[in-house]
Amino acid sequence: MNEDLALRASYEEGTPDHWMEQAEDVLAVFEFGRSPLDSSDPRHVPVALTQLDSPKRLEVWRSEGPIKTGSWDQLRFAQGEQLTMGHIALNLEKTGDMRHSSRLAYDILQSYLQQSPHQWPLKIWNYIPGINRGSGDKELYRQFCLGRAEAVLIAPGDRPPLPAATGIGTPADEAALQVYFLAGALPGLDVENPRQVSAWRYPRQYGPKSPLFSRATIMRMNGSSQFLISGTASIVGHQTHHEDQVANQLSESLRNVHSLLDEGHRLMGNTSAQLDSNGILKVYIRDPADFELIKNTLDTEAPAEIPRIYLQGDICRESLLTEIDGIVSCHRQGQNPDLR
Ligand code: 3EB
Repeated sequence: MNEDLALRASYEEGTPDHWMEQAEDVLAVFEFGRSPLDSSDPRHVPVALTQLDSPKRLEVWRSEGPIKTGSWDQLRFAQGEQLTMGHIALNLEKTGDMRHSSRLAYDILQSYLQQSPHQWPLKIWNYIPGINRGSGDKELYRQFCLGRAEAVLIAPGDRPPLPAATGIGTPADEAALQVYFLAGALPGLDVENPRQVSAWRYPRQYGPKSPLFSRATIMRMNGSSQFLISGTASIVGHQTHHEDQVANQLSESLRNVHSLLDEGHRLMGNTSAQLDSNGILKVYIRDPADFELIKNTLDTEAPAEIPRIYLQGDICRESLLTEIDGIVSCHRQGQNPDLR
């Protein structure tokens, strides 16, 4: 892997303790299939999504150290030279309903970031128990969006930089709402997808408050640039495409990812991002029975070099069966060194 990258993300075998003991540059170790309430160290982030492929792996984030760890209210963090990872797990039985818990998680996140040297969230992952439970505006995902919007107050007409995000459902019996993030000293460059309506402009039919995220951010640091891709599904405009067709949904999601990468290239001019061995992809699948079909489709349509993991997770709209997110690195082209 390219050692110049600000964030080195990879899938690795072994135990979380092994990875945390082994190196001074470990910012986070994500362990799948475990409640976020089981965290043993600020760098250890259990995620309640079952891995569908094998062997069992961890997602390891490394960044320039030394890494300082600590906690702030109910948030735990690991802070390196350039980047901070932070995570919050709120026990829904203790904090109350989803709207309240989401608002609390984002209040804590924002008060932490305000006093951090790495004030800008670049990407936020939201893992929401029973995301599709409840109907109409009572659906837990919509309640989650409501709480987030109450915490992240944006004045009408204001367009602050928004982090990229993923919002995925964990089992309904999981106790904790989990929010984790990557933050840096400067905001990312927001990228929207020309094929999709921006999420913050979704029409009312999708809920009382729009989701607040950008389709991707590009983090630029010491000459290396990386693309943080939001959870990307089979949505064109604002509508779900290919209802009940999981393979076609994955293909559409990949078209959306490529469209985002093209848009990033257009904005950056001299760099472009590729799905290659310096990146990672996470593939979320609602129904584990779809795993083989999704895997075969991705193997056919995405380069074999990019590491990927398959997780069982519910998607924020009942009509969506799969979603992809990822981190990919950008490469310079052309010969204007000043534009680096
Ligand atoms: C979508 O495009 C799919 O609420 O944070 C993707 C990424 C989705 C992030 C979020 C939701 C979120 O609308 C859902």
